[in-house]
This record gives sequence, structure tokens and C-alpha cells, in this order.
Amino acid sequence: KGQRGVVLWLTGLSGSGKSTVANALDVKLTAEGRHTYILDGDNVRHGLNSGLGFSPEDRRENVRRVAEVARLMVDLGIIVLVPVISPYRQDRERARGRFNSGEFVEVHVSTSLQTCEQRDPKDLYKKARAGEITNMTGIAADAPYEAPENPEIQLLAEGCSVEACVDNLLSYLRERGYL
Ligand code: GGZ
Repeated sequence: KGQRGVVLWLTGLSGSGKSTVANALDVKLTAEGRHTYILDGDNVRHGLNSGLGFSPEDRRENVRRVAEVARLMVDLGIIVLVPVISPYRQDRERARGRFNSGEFVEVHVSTSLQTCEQRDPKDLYKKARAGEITNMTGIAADAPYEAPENPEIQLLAEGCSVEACVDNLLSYLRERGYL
């Protein structure tokens, strides 16, 4: 008791740094004794969402299920960190609609496609350019990334260290009384 549940919804391209920031934030919050959980798109796709691919319909369902699980966790007072690409504005808005105001904090990890492609930790962009992956977000014509228009937070992760990004999010949570 005593902890306010909230979801930090980190949207951005593959390789933008969503998971890295979520993991580093999780470490800090846990050290402060906060109850947290990371619902990572890439992880959830191995279990709850195995069977879902990367068509627009499957991404929508992926985002819907993740939002529903986050909803349950917020009810339990957990700080839920959700690094999922969630490329479609409508799907993110639908996710937001499942929460009370103040429970859903949209964080745009706005690293440019160019930088994400340079990082390419899993060679996904390389494979997409080579035609081995046909629906890579940001590359394929039918897999756009629709940037948020009014996110609560825009994380300029590109020019900032992971630590600076984490501090930015921690300040936001403190200022608004979540911590
Ligand atoms: C985008 C893909 C794709 C395609 C595999 N497009 O950066 P990663 O590798 O570790 O995390 C990405 C993950 C995306 O899953 P999400 O659940 O976050 O996506 S969505 O919200 O759009 O449903 C990426 C990997 O899966 N990956 N193929 N075609 N990312």
C-alpha cells in the first residue's frame, strides 16, 4: 500500500533505446524500494503474445494485450515500464483510454531512424534493407512509425546518456507525486 500505480509507455523505433532506458530506470526504482515491472514487447512476444507477428493487425493486438496486462498491474499499485514500438497512434490512444488520467504517461523515445539504423544491434535494419525482413518498422512502406504528437515526455535519448534519460524520467515521476 502507499504506492501509486502508473504506466510509463515508452514508444519509439527498434534500436531507439526504449528497453535500455526502461531497464536502467527499473534498477533505480527498485533500489528505492519501488514495486516495478517491465513489460517488454520483445519479451512478451515469446509468451503471452507468441503467435503474433508484425502485420498492422498483429501489432494492434500486441499493443492491446500489453495495455490490458499493464492495466491489471497499475491496479496493484505497480510502476509498469512498457517499452514497445507501438507504431500506430490510434493503438497507443486506445491503450491510453484504458487508464485513468495520470495513470498513463506516454514517453516518446525519439531517436532518429538514422541513428537506430547505425546501431542495429540485431541486424534487423540490415536484413530489412536486404529484403530478408519485409515489414520492418520505419523501413517498409507498410510499416510506418507514427510519432506521438503530444507525449507527456519526449526523451531526446540520442544526444543524452542513459543516466540523463533516467534522471529525466525520475524527475517527472517525483514532480508529479508518483514517487
Ligand atoms: C519491428 C521487429 C520486427 C519488425 C522483429 N518490425 O528492437 P528489438 O527487435 O529488440 O525489439 C523489436 C521487437 C518489436 O516488438 P514490439 O512488440 O515492440 O513491436 S510492436 O509494438 O510494433 O508490436 C525488434 C523485433 O521485435 N522485430 N521484427 N518487422 N521490430
